Amino acid sequence: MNQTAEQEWLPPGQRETKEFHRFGLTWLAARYPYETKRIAVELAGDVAAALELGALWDSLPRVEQISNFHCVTSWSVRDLRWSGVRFNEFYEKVVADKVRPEPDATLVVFIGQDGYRNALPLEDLLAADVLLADRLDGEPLSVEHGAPLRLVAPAHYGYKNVKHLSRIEFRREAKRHHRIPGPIFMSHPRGRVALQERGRGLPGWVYRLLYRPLIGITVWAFRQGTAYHRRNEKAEKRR
Ligand SMILES: Nc1nc2c(c(=O)[nH]1)N[C@H]1C(S)=C(S)[C@@H](COP(=O)(O)O)O[C@H]1N2
Ligand SMILES: [Mo]
Repeated sequence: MNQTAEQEWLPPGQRETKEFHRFGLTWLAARYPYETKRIAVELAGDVAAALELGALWDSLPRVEQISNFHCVTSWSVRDLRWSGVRFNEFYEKVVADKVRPEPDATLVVFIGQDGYRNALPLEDLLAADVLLADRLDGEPLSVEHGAPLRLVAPAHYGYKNVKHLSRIEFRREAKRHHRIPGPIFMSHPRGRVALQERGRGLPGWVYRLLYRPLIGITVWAFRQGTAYHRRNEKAEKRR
């Protein structure tokens, strides 16, 4: 097949969208984080010393990275400019040094302020392009895109890129740590884009066909959620 330069960056089964929408599980569209300015992430699980990543965050070395973003429903956005701290740097300087997970606690569970959650193997998170990001395009993360802190794992589908982080757990492998706020067939234990690990149980292309018709309504639902949130914010301020 003759591919144009435009298409080359697209992984299997993905299509480009120009706009980066607020997106996710439709039934979470009306949920919003309660703290969008201050980074306060509990580091816990099967560890020696649970700890809050608060002031420590500012002591970590920062990087900027341009990467593409791939949602499991088949839309992809190109060239997002994130900045934050590399996960491997955070792991070495904070987790391994201070939190000290059990040697077999190699499953990392990310939990958002909106109740969203998903897990990834530590091995996948130590890749050089995985970030804890607090900025996008030179600005602090907007509430749409994960304020105050989110995971950015470009080789993994969007649903692994948990927003509004409130808690990170280092766990021994167990089925219950893989639960998500939805049916488990929607979450592959690894979720690698290049391998079309879109979900568990069914082949990748089946998910693509199921999900593609739902993109429009999901974008709409999240827009409604955002508008509702903004109205409430304004009303709060007036009070
Ligand atoms: N906290 C939280 N993180 C989340 C979600 C969510 O609903 N809540 N949705 C996931 C999904 S399915 C996708 S595609 C991306 C969307 O990121 P965006 O809203 O910045 O486009 O966030 C992921 N992380
Ligand atoms: Mo997604």
